[in-house]
Amino acid sequence: MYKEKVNRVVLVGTGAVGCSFAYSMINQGVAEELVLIDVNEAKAEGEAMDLNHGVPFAPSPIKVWNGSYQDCESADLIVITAGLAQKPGETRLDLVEKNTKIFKDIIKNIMQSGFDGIFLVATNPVDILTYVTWKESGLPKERVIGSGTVLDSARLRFSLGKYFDVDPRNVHAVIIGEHGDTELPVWSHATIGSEQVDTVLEGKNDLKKECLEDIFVNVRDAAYHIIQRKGATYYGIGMSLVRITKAILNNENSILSVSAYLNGEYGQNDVYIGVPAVINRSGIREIIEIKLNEKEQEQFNHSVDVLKETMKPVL
Ligand code: 6V0
Repeated sequence: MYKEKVNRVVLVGTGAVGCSFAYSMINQGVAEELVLIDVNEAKAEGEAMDLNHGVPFAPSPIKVWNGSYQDCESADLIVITAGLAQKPGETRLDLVEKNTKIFKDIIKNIMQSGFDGIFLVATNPVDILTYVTWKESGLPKERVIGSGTVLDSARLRFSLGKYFDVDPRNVHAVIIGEHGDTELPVWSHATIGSEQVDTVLEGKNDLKKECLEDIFVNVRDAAYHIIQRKGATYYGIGMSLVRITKAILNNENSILSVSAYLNGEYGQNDVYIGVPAVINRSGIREIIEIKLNEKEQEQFNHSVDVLKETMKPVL
């Protein structure tokens, strides 16, 4: 009998980030099936009920239900947003031990189902938990992806768009490194339209180069500022996860700064960290190696060192 092939996405963790992802995914008509899993089963059930009531207004039909790990077997993509979030004053790296423990359990349950698709991880510290997911799952490194610095790069593009008064979609600027305190902007390759940021600044007396550093610091610390005000951040990351999901399921070959496994790229090995990569139906097709200047390479190396040091106790 003809069996239609549908895209199934499983979401593990129906908290603020997970539900922002689910809501945004349904509104963008990205997949045909969405399974919700959470240790708090009632929460997953309630979210499925609520989301289903919006399906008549979605651009395309989608089945949403609260499921179990058995539903992972035929999943194309599993998005993990489960775990603890930062409290005010806590860094992402402070979460490492608690969330690694939660992850080992989740990945074991998923792999027992026979899952053979792609993982997309958002839980913090995301670079380390993506590494844990890769190790524990035994899947090829190309099929284990972290949200990396996709959100940070979006924040930078938004802020530069505001500063230069242009559509952020015409701002091409990327943040690489740890999704956290040691990340860095690659100013040497930042463009507005197709003009280098430095060149744009030269022609405008009222815009100052020093402001770029302030813009970056605000972007880097954005999560702290938001958490201080509203307790958590979730819409931006939810939409970032949908962007990556679309690149995967639609085989887009889009370049996004995800957390990817480095095997010699940027002179580094055995670490998951935010770098631009081509994303398609097979996961990470390839890592793009931007030619960094000396200062950028030094900062990137430092970011790798911090991640590796933090990972030591949990691996
Ligand atoms: P939340 O609202 O507390 O939701 C977490 C959910 O995980 C809850 O519903 C829990 O019940 C569930 N959960 C906990 N343990 C398990 C388990 N063993 N199995 C299944 N479900 C479980 O947190 P929120 O959604 O705000 O944040 C989730 C994670 O995303 C945190 O680690 C954040 O730090 C992280 N973020 C990552 C970002 C990124 O850019 N990568 C951005 C923002 C937040």
